[in-house]
Amino acid sequence: MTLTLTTAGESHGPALVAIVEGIPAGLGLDRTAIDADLHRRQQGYGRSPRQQLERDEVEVLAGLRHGRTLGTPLAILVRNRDHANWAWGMSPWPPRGGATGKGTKPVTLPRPGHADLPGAMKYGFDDVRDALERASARHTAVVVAAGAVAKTLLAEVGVHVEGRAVEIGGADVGEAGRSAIDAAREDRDTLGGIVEVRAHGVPPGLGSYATRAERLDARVGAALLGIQAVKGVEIGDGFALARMRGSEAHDEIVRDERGLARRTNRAGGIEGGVSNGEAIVARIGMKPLPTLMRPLDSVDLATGEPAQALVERSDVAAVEALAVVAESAVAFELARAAREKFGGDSMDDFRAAHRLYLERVDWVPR
Ligand code: EPS
Repeated sequence: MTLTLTTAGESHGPALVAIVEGIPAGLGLDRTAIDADLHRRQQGYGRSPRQQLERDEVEVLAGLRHGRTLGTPLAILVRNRDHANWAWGMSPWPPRGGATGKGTKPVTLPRPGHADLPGAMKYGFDDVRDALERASARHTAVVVAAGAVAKTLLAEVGVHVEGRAVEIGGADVGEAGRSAIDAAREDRDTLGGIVEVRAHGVPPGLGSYATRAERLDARVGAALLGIQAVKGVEIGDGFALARMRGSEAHDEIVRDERGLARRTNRAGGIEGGVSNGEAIVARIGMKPLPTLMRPLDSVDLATGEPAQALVERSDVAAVEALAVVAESAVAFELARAAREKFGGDSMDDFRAAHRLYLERVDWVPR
């Protein structure tokens, strides 16, 4: 049994949707917990005025009855409130009446750093909006809703995932990060940053060294690189390991009263593509957001002439939002690996397989 996530939705379309398949029957979901994560994703210093328009809330259309999963596909929806301003421009069907609201004129000024130009070239679009709407990080709202479901599943087997912003624009989060954002906003510029995700309670044995598709580090890496604006990933000490000797780099094995453990965790909880019982640690680098209020050079695709890129309402930074999205993406991937390992149709089956496995391995979560 595995877990899959399929999403659809454009940034200013009517809604974002997700279908999660593979959740066992009998998992209790808490709407307020899912909404709390959606709210966390909307927070953070430097976010755009769009966040005052959106009040993200989860709606469940299928797969849940009286707050418990049915073991059938779970259909989740998060509406885009801003769609009211784009009803003509983003109408799924040919719009009726005269053009009103936003998105009525074709976008022909691609932004360096966004999917605008490669997307328009790939699909043969004359209006870059046909590419940018889906490429937008607005999509991450529904990833967070699905991640909240995955976190609920993981909590049943004692796994907890947490993402946090570490750096914004090269400054530490907190006062320095906020000043960096203020300075960038003043210069009509944008910032990126670094986020760390940690997962505790992950038992040894998730993922496998057997194939690339099963390697847990490759899977966590792909889940993180699949988030908009993420350009780099490291697991554990990552690139720093490349500058160490083997004697300094590896995590020595010890046995204490709680079972087998490690003196250090430079591997970030994964060896040979398999979780080793230590905390899973991943760090990601986010590029500065590509929509600049002081636009970069571009070319007008309608005329072929040099021009300035599209200027749209933008966040100055979204690193704190990324921390929530990255937490969700890692949680989903770990939940998928846990479903593969422990299987079961009902939550009782899933929990029982986990309990039995822990009796076999010489490991206690710490
Ligand atoms: C985004 C552009 C901005 C961001 C958006 C991601 O949207 P808009 O063009 O409507 O101002 O605000 O992020 C969100 C709406 C969100 O909820 O995170 C982009 O191009 O990626």
